[in-house]
Amino acid sequence: MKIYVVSDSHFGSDNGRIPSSEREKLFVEFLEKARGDADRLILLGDIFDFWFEYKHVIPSHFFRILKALDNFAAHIETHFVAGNHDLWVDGFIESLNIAVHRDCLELVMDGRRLFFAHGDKLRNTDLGGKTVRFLLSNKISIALFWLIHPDLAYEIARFASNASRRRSSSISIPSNPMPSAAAAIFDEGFDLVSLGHTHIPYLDYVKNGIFLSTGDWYHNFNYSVITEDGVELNWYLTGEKKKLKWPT
Ligand SMILES: [Mn+2]
Repeated sequence: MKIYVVSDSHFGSDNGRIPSSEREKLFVEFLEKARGDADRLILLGDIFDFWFEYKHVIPSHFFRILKALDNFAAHIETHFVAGNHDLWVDGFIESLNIAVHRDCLELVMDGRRLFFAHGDKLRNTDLGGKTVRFLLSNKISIALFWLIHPDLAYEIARFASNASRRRSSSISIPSNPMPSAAAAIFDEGFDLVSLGHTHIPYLDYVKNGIFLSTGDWYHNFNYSVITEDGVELNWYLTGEKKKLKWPT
């Protein structure tokens, strides 16, 4: 069993060093390779820099990525764990045969308990992220958003998302990206806690388990692979990797 994990690609955002169209191209190529190897794929949040669903409209700038995900999910079990930028999923992602999880995903592999979440909810310092999540989970703001023309709605979202990024980038992130709240999850008996959100690629032993911070597909182009042997954190462009065996 091989579980692939990717997070924080922020497709649709062109604020990074590499434009979204280039990151999308690399991701489509990555999915084609992964299709021959992965048994499962977990998209661990902030795959889209902003996602909002309408009854009759699909955002056209996501066409290429949605097409690739649709092809992939037809063959490989795929999960979408919502991040603070793409919380508003309402049936369309599911229609691509992708299982949607709004909070977290728990799996058992070879007797080991695996916990996956985007991670923003486990932090209380990231105000920008919390604001976006609040807006996307608030019934009134969602109803208001629906009344706006989709082109304008996506422009507003782009503006809000950039503002949120500026706010959160002014908060210093510790070199160890594990939030203290993760300790309680290990105490519940999980062998792996895997989170995205910080964009920091990080893999280490914690409390007789493994903590994985899945980095991003924005600057680092990370993907992780979880097997019965252990956990591997990869840098797609350089081929660099870090691997840990499960503690015995
Ligand atoms: Mn996030």
